[in-house]
Amino acid sequence: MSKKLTDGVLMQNLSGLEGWKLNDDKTAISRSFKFADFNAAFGFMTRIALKAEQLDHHPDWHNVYNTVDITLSTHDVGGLSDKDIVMARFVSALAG
Ligand code: HBI
Repeated sequence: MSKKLTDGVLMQNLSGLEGWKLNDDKTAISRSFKFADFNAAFGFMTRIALKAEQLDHHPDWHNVYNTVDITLSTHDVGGLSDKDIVMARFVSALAG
């Protein structure tokens, strides 16, 4: 099982993740994405879904038409783990 990241390691990783916001209790990170239309947004979600299955790590997300709001957290550890960082990097790279 993944371990909860220490504050220091978390801050170090977050500095390289543009646009991701840490929530107040430091247990999750979130970012919003906007696309040309629903088709593009859903394609983005589909690619993330396949990756999530591989990693056994699933996003909490919300989609309305061309926007996708994503929150990442590791429920098993009650906070942020290395898996959230891996997923955030994957998502950011996809979005370009
Ligand atoms: N996804 N984001 C996230 N966090 C988890 O703790 C998690 C998950 N997907 C599957 C999963 N845990 C499993 O290990 C079980 O807890 C269902």
